[in-house]
Amino acid sequence: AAIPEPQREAWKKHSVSGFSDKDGFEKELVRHVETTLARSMYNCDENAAYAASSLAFRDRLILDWNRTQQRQTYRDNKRVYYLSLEFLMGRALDNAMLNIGQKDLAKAGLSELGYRIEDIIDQEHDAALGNGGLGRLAACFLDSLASLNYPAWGYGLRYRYGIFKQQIVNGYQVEVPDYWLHFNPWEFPRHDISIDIGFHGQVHKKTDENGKTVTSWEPGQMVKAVAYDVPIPGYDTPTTNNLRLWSSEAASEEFDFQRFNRGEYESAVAEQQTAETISAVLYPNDNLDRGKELRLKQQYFWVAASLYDIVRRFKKSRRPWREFPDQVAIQLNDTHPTLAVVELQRVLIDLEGLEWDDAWNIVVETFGYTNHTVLPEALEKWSVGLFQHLLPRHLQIIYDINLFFLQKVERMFPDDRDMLRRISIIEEASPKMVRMAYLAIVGSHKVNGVAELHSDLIKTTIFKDFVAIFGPDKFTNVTNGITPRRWLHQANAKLSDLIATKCEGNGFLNDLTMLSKLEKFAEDKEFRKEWAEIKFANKVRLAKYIKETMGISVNPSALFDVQVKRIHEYKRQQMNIFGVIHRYLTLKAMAPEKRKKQQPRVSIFGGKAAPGYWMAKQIIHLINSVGSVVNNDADIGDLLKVVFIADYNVSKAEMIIPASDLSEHISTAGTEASGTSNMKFVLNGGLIIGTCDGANIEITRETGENNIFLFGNLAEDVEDLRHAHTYGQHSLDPDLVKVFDEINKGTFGSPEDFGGLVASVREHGDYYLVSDDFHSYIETHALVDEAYKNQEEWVSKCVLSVARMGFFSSDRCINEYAESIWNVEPLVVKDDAKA
Ligand code: IMP
Ligand code: B1N
Repeated sequence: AAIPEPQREAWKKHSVSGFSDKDGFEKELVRHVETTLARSMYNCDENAAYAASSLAFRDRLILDWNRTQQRQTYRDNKRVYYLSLEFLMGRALDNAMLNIGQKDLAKAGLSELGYRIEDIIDQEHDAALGNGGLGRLAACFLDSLASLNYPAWGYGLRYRYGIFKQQIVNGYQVEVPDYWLHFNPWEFPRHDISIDIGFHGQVHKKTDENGKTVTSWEPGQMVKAVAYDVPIPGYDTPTTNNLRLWSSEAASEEFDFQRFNRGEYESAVAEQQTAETISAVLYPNDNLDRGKELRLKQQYFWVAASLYDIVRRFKKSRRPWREFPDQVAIQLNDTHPTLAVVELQRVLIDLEGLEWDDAWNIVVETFGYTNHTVLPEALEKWSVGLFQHLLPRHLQIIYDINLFFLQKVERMFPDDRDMLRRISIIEEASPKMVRMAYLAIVGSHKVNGVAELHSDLIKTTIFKDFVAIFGPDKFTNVTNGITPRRWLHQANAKLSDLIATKCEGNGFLNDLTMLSKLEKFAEDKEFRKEWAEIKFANKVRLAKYIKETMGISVNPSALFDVQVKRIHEYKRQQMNIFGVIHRYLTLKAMAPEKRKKQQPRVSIFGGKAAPGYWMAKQIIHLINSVGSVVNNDADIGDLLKVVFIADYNVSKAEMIIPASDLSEHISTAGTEASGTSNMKFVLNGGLIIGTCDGANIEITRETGENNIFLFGNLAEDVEDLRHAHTYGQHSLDPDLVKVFDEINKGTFGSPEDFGGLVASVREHGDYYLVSDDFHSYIETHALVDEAYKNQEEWVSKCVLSVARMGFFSSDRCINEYAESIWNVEPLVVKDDAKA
């Protein structure tokens, strides 16, 4: 329903334009307080000032958003669609102000009205629709896509409850629901964009007048998907892209109405409730698949709604179907959206009448699949029975996809009888399972891992057969990256400003390789001093937070040793806390004279455990129990403090990461696909202690071996070591034995509370090689202490590292995807194209 040409002049005369100065911003803020929020100058608290500021910036974003969408519609270039079940966005206000370059203006405006901008920013509730690295990567990608002017959309679910809030009660994790939608100015409900999504039901086959078999699916349940749009502003560009999140509602109100009239009021309302549960809650598991029916429902609901929208947009330009892959690239963020492969095939053959082969070629050309993990417990499988029950037509299509695939493989490898069993999309177990990763590989033209080691590992282990079948070119690597806008400019404004003085301004935020200009200042005493002062100020800020929230005093001059990430045995927080106990015992055993000379440290932990992950919860409990002993030991004082920061999330990360001297990325080699916080810590002037795993290896390649503390066994040795454990050739590290003895003495509370952790190393084969790596871990920490003594040299290592971090921008990463997987180009904007 476009406004007719003769009337457009009247429209344009009244078209809204945003504010461009402090007064304009204040005017909008006051207007929102007085009208939208129905408040006044007499009851405008910080929360209301936050709300009004956000609404003012939201109005500005939506203007850019509209222009961007019109431009992209008009040019109709190939678009990218990023399908992810998780988007861990964090806060939006600060990011919006910085990306459109109006933070200074807002700061001045707020100050004139009596507010401090930091306090206003602090009012915002994180948008926490993700678990960890996978979800945050999706958020960084959206920032880069917009900043590089790619025509791109994110598609996800609008969970009513994001990742739970973590409280620590008596040292234990307690989960509290995160209802985050009380007030969310950053989303636009689009009640006009809604799609009915089917589940269950029957499949019918008919022969049409041409003698062709037509299959149709008559669902037994319908649920409505409603779009909510979140604007994604690029940094210093006119592009504001869209993140479209789907919310579930009961399908047809009329249908319900008839039921009300029949006296089935309660059951009709109950059905509505059932529909709403689909998008109710984010599954709180990181790197774990639990095979729950509701999760499969979420996946299909989201994928079907997104594809419907993508297909509708494609059809607007009335191109032939074969041009679909020239107009559309869809990236599968892990296997969670793999049903999109099946759904597109269904739409093409059942609804659009294409032949199987023509349709399948379009499907494969359209999709790319990113693998994020090799952990067996995280590889998605769904039982055939569940599929049959929930998506009967899709199961048929999967069987057909598999049949054609198996036939092809049989022709290629007629002598390898075991091959078909190994690579079949259907695992012939009981119950039979659909292997989603295999379906994603078969349905995509490119498969990528997220760091070099990881991409090599998938080719030689879990997907080895598929490399033999499809050839090596289908498999590629795109090393992850992070957005320097949020993770330097926003999180560490002072450091960003200092860097700008040596890098000819803020250009490095668009081209992170410009950081190399810092290299020559690594030996500049004055520069190092300013650098060290900023790090110290960041540590003071964190120390203040720790004092205020936990009552623990930490000395900002101590070495801050940080491990913040999801709690997982493969990430080995247990090894870290065992190391802390070892340090504590060593200090206790020292003569006071010698003790005084040791490097003071603060060991900082943070991260959530999946609610059902018993071992991870034991780790949290041990950390807190060690803390309450060590922090209250008069012999120890400032030499060692142990802190667990509750409810680690994106906005806490923005405070913690800039305050780190040393951060720990110590996964068992070969288990962490990439890691991205490692990049954030180095970019903020901290050093790393880490294993040869994931992106640590490339960070070492870029920043130099002298600037990182590597330790531990290599990925190539892990299999042999595990094998040795199984055959009892496992003598525990003697230092670790002392740690276990101390735990068992009850020093940190009842030993049974930590029995699982100890037994996993002692009795259950030490799958994560904690004992094998413990000695080199402890020795390497001693090297860190030594190195930290020489502050001049330490800072110089930090400066050099930052100077060499250009590679890890998500801009580089997105450009690689665009070129080698999506074949899309940025939409260069000179002046605003009119639709
Ligand atoms: P969609 O691609 O149909 O989902 O439209 C996305 C957005 O693009 C709309 O909300 C409009 O802002 C813009 N848009 C859609 N159609 C047109 C058009 O014909 N001309 C200019 N802009 C359009
Ligand atoms: O993806 C990140 C990587 O940097 C991390 O190394 C990797 O562990 C993480 C199932 C996952 N892999 N798999 C998941 C999350 C939720 C879920 O339900 C799996 N997360 C990762 C970005 O590449």
